[in-house]
Amino acid sequence: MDYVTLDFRDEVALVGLNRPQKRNAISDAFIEELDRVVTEVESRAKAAVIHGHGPHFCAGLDLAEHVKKTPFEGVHGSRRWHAVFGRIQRGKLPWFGALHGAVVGGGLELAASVHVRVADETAFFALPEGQRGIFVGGGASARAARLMGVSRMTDMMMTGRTIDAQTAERWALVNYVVPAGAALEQAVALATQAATNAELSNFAIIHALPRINDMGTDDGLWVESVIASFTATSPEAEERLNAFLSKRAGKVARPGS
Ligand code: 1HE
Repeated sequence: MDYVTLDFRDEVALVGLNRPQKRNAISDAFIEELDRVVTEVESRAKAAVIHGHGPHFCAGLDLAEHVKKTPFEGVHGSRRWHAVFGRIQRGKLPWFGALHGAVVGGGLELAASVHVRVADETAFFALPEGQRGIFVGGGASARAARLMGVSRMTDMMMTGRTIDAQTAERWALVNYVVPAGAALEQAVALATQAATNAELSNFAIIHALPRINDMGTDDGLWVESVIASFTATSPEAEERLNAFLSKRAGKVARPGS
């Protein structure tokens, strides 16, 4: 059963959540397939986009499967989600999310694991775990809370608040809002751009930025200086710096140009 589709646009992998009849609800088999796809993406692509087939990005945890689980099976399942989403967030390459329709519960947790999120105007966001009698288990308390803040996440979980794409952008849950149906193309364009960066720079952005954000200022500045020197002395950096100095590389463009 193909719960996850995998296509390529040049060096960009397109990873599609593919259980539309169940609104891309994520079961145990689904998460294991996503894990295998992440491995393949890392060996074949320089950037990736994750998107949903059907009317919604993802309705979160498969509740029909979850309701039959013991507490131990539940905690093990949560740990698998953490492991697989962790491979996306802190893996080898940049991931972009193309979001539409429901981005709910575990769907929002998956979206929070990628590096840049593009939502179209149909996207809506919710954490209905409180209403379902459960708690987030796919990383939202660590990832989504860091994006929007604990107070807003508390409101969403406690009151069942649903927010639209514009509000999600204001809350830093998403980076871009585009017209209905345009999220995938925009995310692919951004991923294509990111794929042209030095791999070492992307790797440092993915791994160093969130860790430094979790540190105190003094420790963070020390780590930054070490990584700055490590990346700047690479042969690729030398080539790219010389390309600019000899006018072979593009200038920084003004917004909108
Ligand atoms: C599901 C699921 C699901 C849909 N697990 N089967 N997530 C939620 O609490 C969200 C629950 N879902 C919804 O609120 C709605 O389905 C949607 C707003 C996402 C979409 O509505 P709609 O009208 O397009 O679809 P639908 O008619 O509600 O659902 C179509 C089918 O998908 C239906 O099954 P059918 O056999 O009756 O056709 C639904 O039962 C099924 N379906 N969502 C299982 N989530 C690691 S911890 C993470 C914790 C969480 O994610 S909690 C939040 C769970």
